[in-house]
Amino acid sequence: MASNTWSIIFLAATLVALASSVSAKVFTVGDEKGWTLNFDYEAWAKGKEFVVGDQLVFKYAAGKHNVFRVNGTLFQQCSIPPTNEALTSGYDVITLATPGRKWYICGVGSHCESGGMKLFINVLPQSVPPTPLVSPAPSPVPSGKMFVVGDNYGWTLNFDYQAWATGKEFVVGDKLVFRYPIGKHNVFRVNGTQFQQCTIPAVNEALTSGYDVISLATPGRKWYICGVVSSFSAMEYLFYLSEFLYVTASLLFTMIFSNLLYSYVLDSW
Ligand SMILES: [Cu+2]
Repeated sequence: MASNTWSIIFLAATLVALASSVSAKVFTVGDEKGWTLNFDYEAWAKGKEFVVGDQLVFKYAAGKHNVFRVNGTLFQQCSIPPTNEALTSGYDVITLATPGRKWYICGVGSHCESGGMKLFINVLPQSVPPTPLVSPAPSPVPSGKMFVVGDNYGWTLNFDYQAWATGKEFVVGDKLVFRYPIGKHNVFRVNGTQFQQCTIPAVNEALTSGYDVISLATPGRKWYICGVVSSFSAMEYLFYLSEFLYVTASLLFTMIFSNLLYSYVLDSW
């Protein structure tokens, strides 16, 4: 009798675990209004439950707004972070990879201060890998140069990104585009140490839209890696911008594969 009860409890627990593992939600910020001026994002977020694995989608006309991940202080001051890039695609998909408090603001003009374009959420923990669910809506961006990382190959396995980056000059205002099949890869901004170790950062979200546009808003060194390990390889990418605003550019890159066999087969698109 007792063992039967425990079996039932175990079964129930398993079912709950299974159910929650497939329920990653996609939140379009502002719902049908999207990411826009004079919308009450505090009210929008109220009562919603954000769990690790869920996704935020910021929808707006490209060029009109952007999205900066900030900390609590910058959020209060509506100031743009010195070490972060804006998302600018107009359809920015952010996978909530870690639990905790997250702040997002628009960095255009006084949209944050006067237009209320600021979003605060608290992400609840869940030990389930994120599942990309949405498709990108790429849009052209007007100013600066646009670098499609890997050119026609995009963001893929077994590509020499170091060679790709060599000789290119990246200037503040330019944009990087990471192109890849959704779900196959992603893009994490990391620091130099994490880059060398191929570790996913604890306080950063993956870009997962398959067409991730990153505005190079600040000079300095930038490192990007793919955080997907299921394709039996790790991609990593190092990007360096010098402290000088105009004379820039040196890009280092490495790619490490633990399994060469799967690479091109898995990645042909
Ligand atoms: Cu804005």
